[in-house]
Amino acid sequence: MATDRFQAPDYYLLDDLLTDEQKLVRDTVRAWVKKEVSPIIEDYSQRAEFPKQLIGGLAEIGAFGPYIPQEYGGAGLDQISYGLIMQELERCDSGLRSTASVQSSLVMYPIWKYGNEEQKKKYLPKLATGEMIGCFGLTEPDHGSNPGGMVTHFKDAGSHYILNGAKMWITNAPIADIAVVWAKNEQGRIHGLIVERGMEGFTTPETHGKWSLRASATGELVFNNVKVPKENLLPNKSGLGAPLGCLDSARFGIAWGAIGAAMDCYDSSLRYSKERIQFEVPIASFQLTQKKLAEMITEITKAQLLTWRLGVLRNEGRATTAQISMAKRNNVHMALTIAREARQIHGAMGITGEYSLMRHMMNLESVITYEGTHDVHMLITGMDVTGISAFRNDGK
Ligand code: TGC
Ligand code: FAD
Repeated sequence: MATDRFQAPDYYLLDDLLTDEQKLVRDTVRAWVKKEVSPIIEDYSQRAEFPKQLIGGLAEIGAFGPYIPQEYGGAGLDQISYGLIMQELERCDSGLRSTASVQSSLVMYPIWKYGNEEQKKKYLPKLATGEMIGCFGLTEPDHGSNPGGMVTHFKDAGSHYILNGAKMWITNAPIADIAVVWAKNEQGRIHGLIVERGMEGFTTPETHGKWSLRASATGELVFNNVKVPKENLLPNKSGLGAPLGCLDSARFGIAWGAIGAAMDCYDSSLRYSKERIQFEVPIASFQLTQKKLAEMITEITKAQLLTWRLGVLRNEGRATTAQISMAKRNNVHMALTIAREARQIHGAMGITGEYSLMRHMMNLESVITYEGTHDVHMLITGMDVTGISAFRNDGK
């Protein structure tokens, strides 16, 4: 990747809405990304390798558990700060944001919200420093959008549980020390279990051949009669609502993250179109280029406003699942559309790794699918406004 010349667009002076602490958090992450990540990310993505050496830095900038209380090793920040961290990470690469999202919202969050005091003290501080990496196992080969149908299950074997089944498409699986796994008990009730690497019968084969999120490690979780100690069950919430509650937090972070990717594509397009000369003039002087740029900054500004307001609601504990869905769906689609337009503005150069556009575009193809597909979020909004679920054809 060429030198990182990123300058963040702020068309509606939204910085005025941020506190000094929020701006400091954002600027710290932005500076770290420019110095430590931008110079290497393209290479790691091309090689389809997760840059493990960044884990310490991610922990230092507070990307692991930003809103987890300090007594458990988190940064104790508010939700807008969390969002801004995700924005700055995804500005560079969605895979980098994925690593931080999963660690924070899908591993630390359930342990903090549904775990007991011993579990919180045992795992959260190590997850915050990056000494431990976690992953979240909900999706299965035959149950993606419909996680409630999961077949992974555990039995009470007296002193421990016996876990069997498999999870698929799991971010961080190949590098994780622990997995928060969602499985059904003998009564069919969903519970969260903390499964540790090294437990007999637990393996995490890596998924190869991805065209998307190449700098993020993805894999399976396979459980073959794994003995899980009873103290590893998260005791304070069960049912599908438990993993879905974690998704609220992760989807909120993604809504912010997608703005970062869009800002990067816009910023690159604006600069390139002023520098690139065709027909003796900068391509920025053509109306068709200006239309693309004008639409990009309009959509980014709308997404920034939507997401800032969502952050305020979340800080007040008032953001609903459906409001979060709307922002995730809108912002990821917006970012993907902008990445495609930005690629066009860069002509042939847009397909090279010298610019981040193709990498963003391909990454966003995963982001628009994971944490609930684009259409699933549409149906969540539809259900919210009508009161009728359209997820099943049987009307249940
Ligand atoms: P439904 O009947 O609607 O709900 C079941 C129970 O859950 C409750 N509930 C929630 N509770 C807390 N928070 C939420 N957000 C909740 N949403 C629903 C609900 O009240 C009910 O409770 P109860 O007590 O009545 O049982 O469930 P459904 O089976 O009809 O499914 C609804 C649907 C389709 C929206 C849901 O299953 C869904 O969201 N599907 C999408 C699956 C998904 O997003 N998977 C993501 C996997 S993780 C991932 O992708 C990580 S990528 C990370 C990265 O790399 O960044
Ligand atoms: P399906 O559910 O099979 O959907 C296929 C198509 O059918 C989609 O277009 C969908 O919108 C549509 N569809 C499904 N149901 C309906 C309906 N009722 N009405 C209308 N259309 C419908 N999961 C985890 O648990 N943990 C992770 O860490 C994780 N990381 C991931 C990382 C990557 C790179 C990827 C790509 C995925 C990851 N996932 C993870 C899985 C992800 O959450 C699922 O891929 C996603 O929920 C969709 O499930 P699916 O791929 O099985 O698609």
